[in-house]
Amino acid sequence: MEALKTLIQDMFHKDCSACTDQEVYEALLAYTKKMLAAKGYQDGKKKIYYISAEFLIGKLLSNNLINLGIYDDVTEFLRENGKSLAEIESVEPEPSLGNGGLGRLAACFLDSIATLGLPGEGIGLNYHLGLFRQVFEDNLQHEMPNPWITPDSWLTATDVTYMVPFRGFSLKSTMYTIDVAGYENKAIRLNLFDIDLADESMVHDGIAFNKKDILHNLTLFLYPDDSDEDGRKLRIYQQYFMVSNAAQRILDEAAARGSNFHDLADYAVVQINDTHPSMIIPEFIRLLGERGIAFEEAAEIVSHVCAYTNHTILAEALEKWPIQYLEDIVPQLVPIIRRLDEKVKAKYPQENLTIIDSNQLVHMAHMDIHYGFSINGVAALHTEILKNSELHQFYEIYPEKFNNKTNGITFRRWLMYCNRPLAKYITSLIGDGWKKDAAQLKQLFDFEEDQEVLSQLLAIKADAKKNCKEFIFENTGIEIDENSVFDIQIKRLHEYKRQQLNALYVIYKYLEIKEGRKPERTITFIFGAKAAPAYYIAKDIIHLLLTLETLIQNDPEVSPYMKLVMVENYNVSAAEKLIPACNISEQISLASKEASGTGNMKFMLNGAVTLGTMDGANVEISDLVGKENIYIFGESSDEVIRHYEKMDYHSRAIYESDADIKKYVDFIVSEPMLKYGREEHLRNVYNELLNKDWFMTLLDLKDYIKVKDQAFEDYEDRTAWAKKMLVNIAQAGFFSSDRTIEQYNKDIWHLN
Ligand code: F55
Repeated sequence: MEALKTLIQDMFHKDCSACTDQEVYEALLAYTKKMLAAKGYQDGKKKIYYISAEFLIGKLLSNNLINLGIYDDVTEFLRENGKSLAEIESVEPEPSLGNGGLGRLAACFLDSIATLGLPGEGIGLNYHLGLFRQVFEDNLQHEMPNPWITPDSWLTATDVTYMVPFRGFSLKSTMYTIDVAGYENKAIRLNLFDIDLADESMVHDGIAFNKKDILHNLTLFLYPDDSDEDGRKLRIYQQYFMVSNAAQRILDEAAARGSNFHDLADYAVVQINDTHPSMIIPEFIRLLGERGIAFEEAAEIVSHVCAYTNHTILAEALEKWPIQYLEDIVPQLVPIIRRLDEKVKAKYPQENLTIIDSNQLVHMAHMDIHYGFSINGVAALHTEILKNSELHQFYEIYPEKFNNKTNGITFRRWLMYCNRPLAKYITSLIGDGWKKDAAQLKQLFDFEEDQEVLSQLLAIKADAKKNCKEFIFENTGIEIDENSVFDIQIKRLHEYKRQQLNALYVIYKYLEIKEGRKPERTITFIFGAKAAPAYYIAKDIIHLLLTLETLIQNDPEVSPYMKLVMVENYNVSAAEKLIPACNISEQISLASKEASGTGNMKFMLNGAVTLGTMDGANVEISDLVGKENIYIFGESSDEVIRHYEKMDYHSRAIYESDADIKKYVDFIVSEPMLKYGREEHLRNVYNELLNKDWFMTLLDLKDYIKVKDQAFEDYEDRTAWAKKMLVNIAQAGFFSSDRTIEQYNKDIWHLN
């Protein structure tokens, strides 16, 4: 650590012990960035470009220290100087450049691409304000700006710039790089493009800003999730800015490595992360045209370069842009898209295969499927649903393009960093081969009957819960019982994820306690979720949860037996504190709706037991751990899909025929709730459940209550529970993103 010591002296002319946390952070940042740059990057003829509108990388300092192999040395050095890494980390702003799972997946993938030593890079946008900071006031969500770029940050400006043409003007870009360290390997780059004129002072009144002033706002915000026309148009500007920069860079790099563009596919493969970067297909064709390659051949070249990942079957989330918007913003792409569409229509005249439909909407996913060489879903069930229903018409004509890549998570961040005691203990049992070969976690099965190991697992969990209790107190002001069972649902607020189902269980339990049936052990229900600013019913569900939190807190008859806490501003850093402490992992989406889920994998790896539906990757978790070690409830995806087809689900019929269900739903707008909550918002949730319930909450409620009660009962047999924990950890190896990336490479990318 001599070099670090010297650096601190040079920067601040004093010893580490005399520095503020801010100063130590700045020194560590400079030190780490230098070490990363010195490592160099993985080279190779062919390179993977992972293009994504989101990279939810989270804080980077500790993760980089781990991947550079200097975490322990730095921690020790700081300790000797009276500092703690945890406190220094609290100075680091969190880059929240993503909404949720899709963005976090991209970040995990960069870690694994670097760790596996594959030549690759991420390409995205340098949003100045990440996803909004969530503030609760009067039990309602408010959105605040969330700037993360400080004078000293992980970003390094490069001299790479391009011109990006829009109707009426062009924008000059600058590329910024964040180095992503591989674990004990070289780094790869995350390249984020920005406009030079971005003006953060445009933001006023929370996160409102002038959506028309593209010259100054293009990279200010992550996906303004707005239904108004200006908001939707701004997204097209963002997307085109991202892909035009990406395509120009990819062509420049390929040429520098010797490509004549006819052979581009030998130099570059592009993974399109959902449809947000899909305009790269016509943009490549345009740029190849400028470089002398005619349309037909350009379309053929691109079809060997681009691969598309689908992350959702929710129809409303599949991007369709009015062709007029594209005319207004990127007119140069329109004739290209029309020609691509004509080629499709000449061969396949059916309406459900077209790129431009009869309403003049451009279906981005359809363009990807026709003009990409691979389409993958993100979990086995999800890919089957794509093949058999959502995209069946495409599967019939291109069966060879469809493949599955079940998601994964990086074990460096989601175990080695966030749960060091557990990681160390695992290493003491099976050595540290699992860090690079996660399948080795299976060796833990040797200890399934070992009482000492089982009680150590329980002890590590108990410690994590103590730490988490502190975090929750700081975040919410609520003191929870560390001996209670921690039941956690953390993810974006969406009706299909069904936080409202969990809320109805809380109401059921509340009423049970009121009637004298007390649980054997106190239960702590923990939630964390942001709702999109314009998603009103999601915000109403947050209000329901916060109102329940207040109600329970103020009810001395109930609060000794259960608590509900809703963590404010749930983000990657919060997840790192909550996941190690979890006992029961809530993965309760309506079957068929959650493409994969990745939180489910993080919880399992940290010794939580899943309570979930047969949806997304839960199905694969269930197959791996077996029925004894997971709690499954609810209708199957086949049944759910049938209900949608037949339109025979009516929540009101369930409400009217089941007195218990009626009681729980009615409670939402009951007098005790109205004492702390706002009638308007609570009634919205109540009406939604009764009249629509599009995601079939009431259908699964009874089974959910039964199975969840069983889980709480089983928790009391501590040894049996510890075995379930062990089996979950031992089988989590499959969900390493290293495995996922190896499969992408073997089946799609074909690097080295
Ligand atoms: C962001 C912006 C838009 Cl416009 C649409 C969707 C999103 C987004 O954040 N999607 C998302 O996170 N999807 C999730 O992807 C995960 C990774 O594949 C899956 O695990 C998860 O099931 C899926 O919902």
